[in-house]
Amino acid sequence: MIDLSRYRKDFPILNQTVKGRPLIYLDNAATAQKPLQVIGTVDQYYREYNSNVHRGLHTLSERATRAYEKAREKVARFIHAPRSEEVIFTRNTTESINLVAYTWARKFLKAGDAILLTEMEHHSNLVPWHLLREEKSIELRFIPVTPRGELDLQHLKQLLDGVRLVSVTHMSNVLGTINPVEVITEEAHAAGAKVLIDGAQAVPHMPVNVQDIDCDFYAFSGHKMCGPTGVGVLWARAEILRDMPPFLGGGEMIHEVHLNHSDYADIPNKFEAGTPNIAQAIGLGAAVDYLSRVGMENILQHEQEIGALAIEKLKSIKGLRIFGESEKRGAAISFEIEGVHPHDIATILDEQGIAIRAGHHCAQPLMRKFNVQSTARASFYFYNVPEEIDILVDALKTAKRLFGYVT
Ligand code: 7TS
Repeated sequence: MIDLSRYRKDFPILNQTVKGRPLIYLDNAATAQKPLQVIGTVDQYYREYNSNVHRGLHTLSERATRAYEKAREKVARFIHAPRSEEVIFTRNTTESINLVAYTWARKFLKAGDAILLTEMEHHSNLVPWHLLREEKSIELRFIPVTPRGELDLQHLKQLLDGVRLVSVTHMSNVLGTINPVEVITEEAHAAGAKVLIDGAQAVPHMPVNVQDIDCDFYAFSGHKMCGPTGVGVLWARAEILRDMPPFLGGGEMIHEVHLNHSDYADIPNKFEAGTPNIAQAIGLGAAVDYLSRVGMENILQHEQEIGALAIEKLKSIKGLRIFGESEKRGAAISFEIEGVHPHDIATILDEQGIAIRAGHHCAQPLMRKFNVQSTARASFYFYNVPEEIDILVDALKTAKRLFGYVT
């Protein structure tokens, strides 16, 4: 297995005990830990050059503006965006998807148009479209999920008939499945639809190239990729962004304002009203530098190896069922243990210093599809090591014993 354990020393939070045991952090799909390089960059901003961007003519403001715009360039390069002005800083993936729903979709969709989603979407790629449907009589359709946890693309062509937008997750936060977004995009474009990819679980874990995918919109969150909370990204093609009305109105996003009307700044400012998340965006730039040094290919390889090992070892526990058996998958692993409630699993693991998530993972329709209310989920990142899997498996065996399920 590729050894990335040398990077653990960059994450001070990992070097602690919880309930008297060394912390084992396996909740990376919820949020990732931050390396010193990111913490230091945010700290330095507040210590040395905290000031507002794009408006001051003084030295600190110029330095903050340069750093903020540099972060945009770094993010653009990281996802192979052709132009940095196509990168819009938002708060998170949720806001990025809502931005498309509130602006592009409200302007360009009309009654009778359809949006194609999938049964494995996070609520943040479902609820914005429900809200839109309350205003416009659009139709929502769903690509089904197979029992193996993959998208059933057999009837994609028929499903695409009359569809104006396809919005699909790149990687499932529950099943770990990596979806064939290039194939879906090609079919969607052939049918005349635009494509939005929810990359919240993909950008942190694998190389992503928006030009190769050829999608129209791509959304992700900084906090899941070693960056600070409070910053996310919407990438979209420049010509599409220029055609979209603004999302929020206020300072920074205007060209000229009169008492009764205003016209808007060019992209990206048009979509960044008010004082932006300056420290967070600069921190995300540092996270991108850090991940690039580790190497996204290395991260992908490590997670496929550690994910496969974890699945193999988890399967040795009798009564444990894993949700999602796709061969193309990342290292977010959902499971249940017969006779033990997922919340009890998480609580018992916490007693042993192991952090996992239990719940519906903001994917209730997917839970219903698999006939469960909730699952337990262990999700790995490049700083996790194989020894942590053995401790996890032992702790799960303890949970089974405590709850009286004897094999
Ligand atoms: N899309 C996917 C696929 C996600 O996994 C998440 C967060 C989001 C969107 C929303 O991201 P946010 O940064 O806007 O909140 N997923 C999870 C999770 O699996 N556990 O906690 C958050």
